[in-house]
Amino acid sequence: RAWIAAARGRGGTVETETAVEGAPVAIIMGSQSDWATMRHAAETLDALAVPHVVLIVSAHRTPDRLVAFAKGARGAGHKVIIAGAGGAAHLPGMAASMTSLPVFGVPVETHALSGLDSLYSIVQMPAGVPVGTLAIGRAGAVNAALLAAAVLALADPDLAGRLDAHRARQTEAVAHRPRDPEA
Ligand code: RP5
Repeated sequence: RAWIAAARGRGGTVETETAVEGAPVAIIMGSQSDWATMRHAAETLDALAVPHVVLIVSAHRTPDRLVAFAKGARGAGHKVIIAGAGGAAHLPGMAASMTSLPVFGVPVETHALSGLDSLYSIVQMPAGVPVGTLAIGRAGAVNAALLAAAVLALADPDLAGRLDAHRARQTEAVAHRPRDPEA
């Protein structure tokens, strides 16, 4: 779909556009530097044919953009938000504070503290404003996309079938015995 390509940008860059109306999943991240991690969420959604938009929304560098995005997310047609951030990673929690859509947080790995800072910043939300927190790094990004798809699949039997097929392919790809590493 052309509009997905437009929203995601090309060559590893992300265009900072307004949210595309109607995309059920919005992937937001605090910085261009998060894209190396968050692109795994986008690729996973691509594989499942789940429409999504990708936006840079920084809680501290573009706070007005965050408010506009989060307060407008439901009206824009989004159903699930995936938010990735590193360091003092308040983006997922701040987004969750301004919308009752489900928010999945992905802690991005950092140089200084290996992503533990990101994890702790995202995971320990006080009771009342939930952020579903995933693993640090690529695994978290992939699983956030799979969880987002699972939420959407509750009301989309075709997507549920694609998710089951994805899981089956994963199972079939596991060898019974380990191979020696390539020389
Ligand atoms: C956070 O600060 C971002 O989510 C990113 O993980 C981190 C570093 O950002 P840059 O300095 O690389 O832009 O806001």
